[in-house]
Amino acid sequence: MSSINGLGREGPAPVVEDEITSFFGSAPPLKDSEKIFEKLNRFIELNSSPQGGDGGERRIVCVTSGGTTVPLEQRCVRYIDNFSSGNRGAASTEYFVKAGYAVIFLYRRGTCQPYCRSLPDDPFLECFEFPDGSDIQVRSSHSEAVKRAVRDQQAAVAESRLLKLPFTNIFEYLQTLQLIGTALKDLGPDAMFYLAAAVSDFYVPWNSMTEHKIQSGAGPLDIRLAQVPKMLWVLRTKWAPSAFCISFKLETDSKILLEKAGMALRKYKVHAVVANELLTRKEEVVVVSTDGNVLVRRDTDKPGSDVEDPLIRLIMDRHSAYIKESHT
Ligand code: 9Z3
Repeated sequence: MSSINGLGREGPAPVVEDEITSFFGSAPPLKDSEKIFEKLNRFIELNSSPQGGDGGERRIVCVTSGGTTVPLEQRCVRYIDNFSSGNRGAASTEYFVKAGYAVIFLYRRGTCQPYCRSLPDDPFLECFEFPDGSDIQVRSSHSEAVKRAVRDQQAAVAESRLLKLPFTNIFEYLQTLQLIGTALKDLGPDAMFYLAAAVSDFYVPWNSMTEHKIQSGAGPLDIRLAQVPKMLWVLRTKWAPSAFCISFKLETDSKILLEKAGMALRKYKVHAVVANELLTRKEEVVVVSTDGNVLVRRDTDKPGSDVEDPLIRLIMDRHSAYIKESHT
C-alpha cells in the first residue's frame, strides 16, 4: 500500500471510468457472486423491514477490513501484501453492532475478527484443555474471554446484525464492494461505508499476468504494476451516491498526513476521512471533514479501551445529522 497514488492526478476525469471498466472487464469472475448477492439482499431486507430482526429498521454499515493482496501469477504462488491486521475493522464492527447498526463486514481472510480480539492468537490450541481425559473444556484462564466472544458473536449473527464476507486479493475485494454498493443503493442515506481496509494502489492486470509460477532461472524480475482505479469515486457517484461515506488515510510521515487526508476529502467528496499514522493508529486518529479536524484519542485511564469507542460515537453522530439533513 502506498499513498503516492492517484492523488497527483487532479479531479476524477472520464479516464477513471475507462480504467474501472477495464479493471472489472479483465478481472477473473468472482466465485459465488450470485450466492453473495443473495446473502446480501436477504441481510438488507431483514434489517430494513420492520418485521425483521428485533422488529425495527436498522441502519446498515459496510465495514471493510484488512489488506488486499496483489497476485503475481494467475495460478497464484506469490503475491504482494500489506501490513494491515484487521484490528481497526474488527473493533469498529463491535462498536457499530453495539450501537444498533447492522454490519456487513468485508474482511481479508485470516485477519482479526470481531469479538475475537481478546482471545489468544491461536485460540483453539490455547483456550481448551482435556482435564484427566474427560471432555474438552475451556481453560479457566480464558473462560471469560471465550464466553464473551462466543455469546456476542452468536447474538450478532442470530439477530442478523452481522454478515461476514471474505476477500483475499484486490479483484475479490473490489468486486464484492461493488456488489455491496449496488445492494445498498436503495437505502440512500441510511447506509454507510466505513472503508478501513488497506487497499493496494498498484496491481498486475489479470490479462497481463503470467498463468504459471514465475521461474527464478530467468534472472532478476521486472514487473510493471498498473494503478488500481480509484473506486471511491465510483462508489460515491454511481454505486451508492447517497450513502454516508467514511474513508481512511494512512501515512507514516505525520507532516503530510492531514494535508493528504484533506486532499482525499475534497477529491472524493466523502463525508469524512479518518487520518491515522502507522505507529500511533491504536492510540489516536484525526477525523477530517468540512467541519474541521477532530482529534480522537483512546481513553488511557480505562485499561483495554479502544480508540474505536469514541471514534464510532463521533461517526454515528455525524451519520445521524446527515440522515436528518437528507430528509429535510
Ligand atoms: C487505515 O488507515 C486503517 O486505519 C489501518 C488499520 C489499515 C491503518 P489495522 O488493520 O490498521 O488495524 O492493522 N486504512 C486505510 C488505509 C488505506 O489504504 N488508505 C488509502 C490511502 O491511505 C486510501 S483507500 O491512500
